[in-house]
Amino acid sequence: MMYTNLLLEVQEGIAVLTINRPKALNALNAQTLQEIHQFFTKDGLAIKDLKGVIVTGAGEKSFVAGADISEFLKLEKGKGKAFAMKGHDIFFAIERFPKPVIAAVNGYALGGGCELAMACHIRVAGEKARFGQPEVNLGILPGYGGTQRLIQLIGKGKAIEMMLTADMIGAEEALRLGLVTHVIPLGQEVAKAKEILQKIATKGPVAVTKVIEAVNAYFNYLADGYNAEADGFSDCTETTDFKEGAAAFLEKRKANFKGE
Ligand code: DAK
Repeated sequence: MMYTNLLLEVQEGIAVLTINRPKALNALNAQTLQEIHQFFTKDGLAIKDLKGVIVTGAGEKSFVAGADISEFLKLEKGKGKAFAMKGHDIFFAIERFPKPVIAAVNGYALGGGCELAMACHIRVAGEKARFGQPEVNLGILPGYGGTQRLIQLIGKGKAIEMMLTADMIGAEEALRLGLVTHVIPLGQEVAKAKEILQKIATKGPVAVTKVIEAVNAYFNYLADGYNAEADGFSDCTETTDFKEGAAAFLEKRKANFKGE
């Protein structure tokens, strides 16, 4: 796990992944994207007893200020579609990660930064966080799934306005719209995300993964979300955790889940 642009800290089963390019407001260059992909497809999956992942940005000013604009001009003609599909794969890996992933948004979450936060399962924001999809300012559109996920999270009306006007919104409005679920004092974002992950860690691990899968299936028009939910339920009923959970409730005690 050698990274140039990410910091990884694992404590008590919680991985904190910090995008670490503060001089460029943590903009996502190719190297950073490759490292994020490596974490969510390989390194993160290998962490023993992982409860979940928190994604945040280095410094106080920015979560991620977007894709790295300085690399845009390097994109060769005719390679746009392949580039876009590769980007989708990276963000799908986050969305499909089997453990909960929380974005702790500490500042600007613009363009690819807002898309990164949206690919996470849950978003908490510091009170100075700012969200926006300003790609049209550059003559492009959000390319890491933002056109889809923003609609999923806040509805078509406001999503299309944000994407067409490039207007930014603050943390309180993001909360009102459902883009984030908590607004917390600056500097407390990671602590809040940890608190949420600790709570989720007391639940049945198989069930937690199956919820993520079923929720993702709802938005995959090639799959049948209800079917995925039924399959997930069936898989959970095969676990000993399922029996333990029911028994603990009836015995008025805390469940002792083993992830089996
Ligand atoms: N890329 C590269 N460098 C960036 C950057 C970015 N997105 N954002 C900021 N920086 C750099 C600045 O250039 C500056 O560098 P130096 O001049 O110091 O070398 C440094 O970070 C500090 O920024 P500022 O001096 O501008 O700081 P301010 O406080 O004045 O302004 C700001 C903060 C966040 C309002 C401003 O930096 C800004 O507007 N940044 C750009 C925001 C933006 O437009 N983001 C969207 C980028 S487009 C796709 C996938 C994804 C995408 C598209 C396609 N495919 C897979 C097909 C997504 C595109 C985007 O995200």
